Amino acid sequence: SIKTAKSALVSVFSKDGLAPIVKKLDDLGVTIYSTGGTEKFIKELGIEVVPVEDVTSYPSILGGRVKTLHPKVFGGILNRQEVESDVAELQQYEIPQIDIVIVDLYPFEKTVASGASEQDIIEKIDIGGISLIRAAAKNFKDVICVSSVDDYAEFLSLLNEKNGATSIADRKRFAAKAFNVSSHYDTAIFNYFNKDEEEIVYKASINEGKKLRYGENPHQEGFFFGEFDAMFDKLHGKELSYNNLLDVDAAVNLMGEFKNDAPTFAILKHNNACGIATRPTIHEAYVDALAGDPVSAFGGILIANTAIDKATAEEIHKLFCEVVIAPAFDADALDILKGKKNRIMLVQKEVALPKKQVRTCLNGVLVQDKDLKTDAKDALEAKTNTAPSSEEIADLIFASKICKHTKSNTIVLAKNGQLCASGTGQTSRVDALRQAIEKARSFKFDLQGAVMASDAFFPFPDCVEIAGNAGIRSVIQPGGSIKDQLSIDYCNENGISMVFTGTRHFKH
Ligand code: 93A
Repeated sequence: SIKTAKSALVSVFSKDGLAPIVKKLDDLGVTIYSTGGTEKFIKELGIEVVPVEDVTSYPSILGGRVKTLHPKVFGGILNRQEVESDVAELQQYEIPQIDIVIVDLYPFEKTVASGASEQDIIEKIDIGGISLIRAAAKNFKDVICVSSVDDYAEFLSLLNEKNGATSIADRKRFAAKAFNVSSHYDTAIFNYFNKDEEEIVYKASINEGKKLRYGENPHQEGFFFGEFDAMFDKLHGKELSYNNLLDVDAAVNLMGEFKNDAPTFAILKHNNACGIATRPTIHEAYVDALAGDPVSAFGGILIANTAIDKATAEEIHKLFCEVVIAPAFDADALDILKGKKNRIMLVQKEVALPKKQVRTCLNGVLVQDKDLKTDAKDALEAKTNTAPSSEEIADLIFASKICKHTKSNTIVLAKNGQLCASGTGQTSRVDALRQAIEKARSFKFDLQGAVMASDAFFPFPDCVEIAGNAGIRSVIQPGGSIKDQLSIDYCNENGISMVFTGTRHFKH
């Protein structure tokens, strides 16, 4: 299995370090085939070289995208010299045997790192070169593959030592290196394609930050890194503050759940919904969202899933609020809302948000997928003897969507497409429930027939007991506690229906 090479195909992006190799090959009487730029480089060294076009009888086409991709090239590399029919076919189709393949791939990673445009990056996905490498490495029994500038020195000393001869062990060693190169190369390409989403998030490190008036509090400095204008048309109002931006983020994420629903209006405070309702008109939705907690609504962030009309604007105008977000504002609505100088009005554009979430943690950052799972009707698992009615199912889904966007531990109570109250960010779920019940009662909600959503399972039956006593008739929760059965038993004994989603929605 010692082979003495008679021919080589050389196609390299970087010509660095190539000269001594081709000189040695020439000294050894090896025929050199080569592509455009490489061929020119070799010729300029005064070394005889055969253009690959002479082998293929085909020009390099598509701006160089197809130059070596041809059966005459790949036949020359992939043929098995011990297989008679392979040898016969080489003769029949006048395919030259190729014993050495030297490739340096298009610099994909370097191009990505340089911050080049997508088009430039895509052009640097090497097709022919990577195929040459794979083919030569696959056929290591007959061919030696030099797949990186890093291996030139080793290859050159091999040529010097053995005068162009290589052992099977040599060729296999170079084949292993070649597959390392090709897998690394494809991984880099995969990472680039997979990164689009995160890139938006990490724009922080690329874009210049916008200095905010201050951070969460006046003694804290604050910046926003991002492209606010890509997401919103700001029609009116003062500069958005650090806290405004956080609230707008929470509002947009929450309303994303109701995008395709009937007119829905939400009011948020400190990133949590304090009022939300789905109604036949956006006016009614606003009125019933406000009724959820008119006290918290003061200074709140408002968001609608449909255009805001005059009737709604007249109502909103009575309230002091920081920001109003909607897909559109009717002209007369806008006139009314502009009546308050500072009130920020944002038209939300249809743009996709990043699917990853980043926050600082200790001396680093935490990155996670956003919670993009919405509990859907057909994914609910009935757990009790009584099943929820179709109205209750609608309320359960409504409540669970709110729950997902409320700080844990949370309990959401809802009825007839309206948030009655929620317990937010409590250290126990029982506290969250008690807070929700108390709040609902203080705003005169009748909880008889209301539904309850929980962000996580109930470790004990205490929550369903408290809820049942308050009049809750249906419950939605992930399930998964070892004591689930105790909660189910209580519901069965008290005519309460309960469904499991199987999906926890913690929000820390
Ligand atoms: O665009 S390609 O994927 N199409 C090909 O057929 C092809 N064959 C070799 N790029 C191709 N190559 C690459 O061209 C090699 O990997 C090397 O990086 C480069 C050498 O081109 P030149 O010899 O014209 O400088």
